[in-house]
Amino acid sequence: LGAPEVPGRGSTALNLFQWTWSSVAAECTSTIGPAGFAYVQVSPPQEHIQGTAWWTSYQPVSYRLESKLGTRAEFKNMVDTCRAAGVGIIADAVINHMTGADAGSGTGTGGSTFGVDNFPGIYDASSFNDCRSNISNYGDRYQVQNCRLVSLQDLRTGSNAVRDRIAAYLNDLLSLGVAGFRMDASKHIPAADLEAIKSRLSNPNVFWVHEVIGSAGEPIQPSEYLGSGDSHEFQYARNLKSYMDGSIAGIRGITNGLLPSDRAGVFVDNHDTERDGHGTMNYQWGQKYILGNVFMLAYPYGWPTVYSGYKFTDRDAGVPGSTATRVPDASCSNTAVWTCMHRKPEIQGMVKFRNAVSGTSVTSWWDDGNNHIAFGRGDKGYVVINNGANAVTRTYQTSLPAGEYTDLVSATGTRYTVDSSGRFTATVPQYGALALAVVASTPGGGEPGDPG
Ligand code: ARE
Ligand code: CA
Repeated sequence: LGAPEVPGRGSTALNLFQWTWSSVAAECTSTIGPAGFAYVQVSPPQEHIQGTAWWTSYQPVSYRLESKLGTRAEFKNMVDTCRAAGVGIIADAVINHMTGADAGSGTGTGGSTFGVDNFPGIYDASSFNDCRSNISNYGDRYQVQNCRLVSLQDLRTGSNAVRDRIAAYLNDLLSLGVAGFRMDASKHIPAADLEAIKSRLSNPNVFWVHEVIGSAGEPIQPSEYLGSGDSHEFQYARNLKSYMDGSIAGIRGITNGLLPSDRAGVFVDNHDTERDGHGTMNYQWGQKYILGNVFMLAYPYGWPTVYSGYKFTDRDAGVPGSTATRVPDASCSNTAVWTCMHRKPEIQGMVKFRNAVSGTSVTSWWDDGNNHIAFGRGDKGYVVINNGANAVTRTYQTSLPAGEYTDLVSATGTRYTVDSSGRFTATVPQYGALALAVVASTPGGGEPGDPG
């Protein structure tokens, strides 16, 4: 599913939004590797405009790896440190555009100068598409792919020179050992251009997941991009929110009409959706948000990414304490700032669950017609989700072998005995969950991003 499975570790990813390279490296060793994640997606690593807003990351100035999140040496150290912990790095590749024309000219985070149509040594006026207005109508394919997304200068990805330059950037990241790419704003690049760029890579089979926001009524949809990678399936996150907000009894319908499971990247939210509008849940939903993650990790659809960012009150504001050229290191002891969702026992337990039940399908589904559901994953696992405001007690029928199991969700490691008919009795708290699995003792080795 999605990114290649790492033997014994599955393929679950963690999106560490706006974490510096040094803080990602430390977290890989202390937490992410031991927790059983296979990949970390990091924010864009290329040089970008200066400024304290988080979105400066999405305005490339050059392809030097000198950003607010760290230097080239720090990036390389992160890739190596994470690999040693069994975790592959997925880089966020911003290749549709350079800086906003509305930002004028200036100096980037690595000291390179830039201006409109002017990126010395990299791009000039001939490198940009002829349309110089902003996209106003997502119903118009030409506009969406050739005009400016929120003023961002749109690269002429149909030209060989631009394709070569972008491929050189991605090849540089591959040479440092990254395991894959999240392709930013793919909807704004013709699918054929992306295929042409990918064919130029030192590893043309490297994992790509496209950001193509599927929206009803638009001419460009995620399915168009599957020739060069998987795609994030935004409708999954929107559907998940609707179920969690109402009743989850019918949540198996979440995948109706979506991309095939083995081509879909799924998440509860990402850095855009957590801020923009009401399409998905976000950390402010508290326990329900965690339960949404529990469902995503328990249910066999798509390639899941757990999202972990920082607490915000303002849509644009970067990490508190940011300067124009540097973001402070993330720290999970600083709970006023960082959500550290990936450190929640429920989420770490469910990553272990997903790794343990890999390859099984849903068995013994049960629901109460409202907000209490339970299902098995063959003879490997069983999960209960209580999305209701009261505790529930029940005797559950599993397909698990008889024995003693530790609940992977509870922080205290409550134990349950499954009897010879596969039954156990439990009480699950309000907005709580329980997960039993036949867990292998230690995650296996294997380096993500290794070919084959
Ligand atoms: C900032 C300022 C702008 C300014 C611009 C240039 O906010 O006012 O004009 O800079 O100076 C992020 C931020 C933007 C930011 C940009 C550049 O979100 O606010 O602009 O960085 O710094 C569409 C795209 C989709 C895109 C979303 C946000 O299709 O690709 O918009 N998502 C990615 C990233 C973003 C990032 C960019 C792309 C740009 O994840 O974080 O922007 O690199 C419907 C459509 C969708 C559309 C959506 C929102 O749902 O179907 O396609 O998504 O509406 O418009
Ligand atoms: Ca474009």
